[in-house]
Amino acid sequence: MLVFRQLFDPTSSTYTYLLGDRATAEAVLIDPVFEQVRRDAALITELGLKLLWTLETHVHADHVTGAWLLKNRLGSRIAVSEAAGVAGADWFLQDGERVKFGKRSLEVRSTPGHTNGCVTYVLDDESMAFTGDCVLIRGSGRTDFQQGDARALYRSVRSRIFSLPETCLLYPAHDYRGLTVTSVAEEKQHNPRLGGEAGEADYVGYMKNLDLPHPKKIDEAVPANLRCGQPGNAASFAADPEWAPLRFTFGGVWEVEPHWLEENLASVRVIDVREPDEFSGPLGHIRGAVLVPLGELAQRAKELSRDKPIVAVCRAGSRSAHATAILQKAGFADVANLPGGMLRWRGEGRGVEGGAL
Ligand SMILES: N[C@@H](CCC(=O)N[C@@H](CS)C(=O)NCC(=O)O)C(=O)O
Ligand SMILES: [Fe+2]
Repeated sequence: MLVFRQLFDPTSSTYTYLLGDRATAEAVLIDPVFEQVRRDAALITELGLKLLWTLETHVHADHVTGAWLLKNRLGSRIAVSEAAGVAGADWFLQDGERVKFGKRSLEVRSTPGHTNGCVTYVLDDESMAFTGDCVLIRGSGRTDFQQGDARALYRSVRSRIFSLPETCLLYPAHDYRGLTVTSVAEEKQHNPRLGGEAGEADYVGYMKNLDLPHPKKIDEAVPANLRCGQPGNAASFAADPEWAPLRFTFGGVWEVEPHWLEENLASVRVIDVREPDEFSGPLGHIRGAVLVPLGELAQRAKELSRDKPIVAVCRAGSRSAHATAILQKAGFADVANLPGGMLRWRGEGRGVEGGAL
């Protein structure tokens, strides 16, 4: 079974695609975004996948790739087309090569035009293709910088993408209107630049007159992407919190393990966000926990001292997850949730004050 996820970076309107083979748990990630690496790594872990490769469709001009950071975090390797001219990749892909993940694979098709190193990745059964900034939904990538060449892009689309089965779904690297997917048949018929009877000269004329402003981050993004996203200085990304061995979830919450909390109670403040009758009820509460019901937390956040990191606790771990968001909004930097809450805490036989045996 194929695992497939389309992920979005709202700042650059970039799509990142996760493809995995359920049977072997091997996965690849196409076009990761630097600022979304924590999210993507959390999803890969939660789905029980092993990331073998990050794949680039091209050297992006509008955002920095997450390839280097993912290699550091998850041990994935970096694949990018040879023609992209980057340094530091583990595999310099050639046209026609296949990137395998479990029993599945992607074929590399060189589709220059937006840049001369652009590639499209085609799934083994030709049911899906990842077109980067070659074909966009009812559009195409621009051809006015980074070796852009409208004639080359037209030929790439006509010979290498529109030649795929009509039912093949096309997934672009960007969409600026929130559209998510298209197909070969649709674009052949309805793409206003490249479809229907539009010839090469028509396309060239169209692209000459696009008149788009340069991407805002181009001066930072291109040099960084030519190094596979390795930051120029170490301070350019938010480091993970170090006060505890925390886990970041795809839901966006930092979590602390119960066993760590039990051994380190003195170094944190435990805020219990249940109702008073639950706090004094049969599940008991963690020694030293301060009761602040969730409904009062936003208002009472200023009462809480900031001298230690905060761990939020509730019955099952869901209200307290929301509590971490409320506390972060109130300016607390070091906050984590206790997953599973008091139910798991008691289930693991950990110590409480009060409560029934
Ligand atoms: N406003 C965006 C511009 C993004 C942009 O130029 N995107 C390129 C892809 S890297 C493109 O081909 N855009 C096509 C279009 O906007 O129609 C930014 O500043 O990042
Ligand atoms: Fe691009």
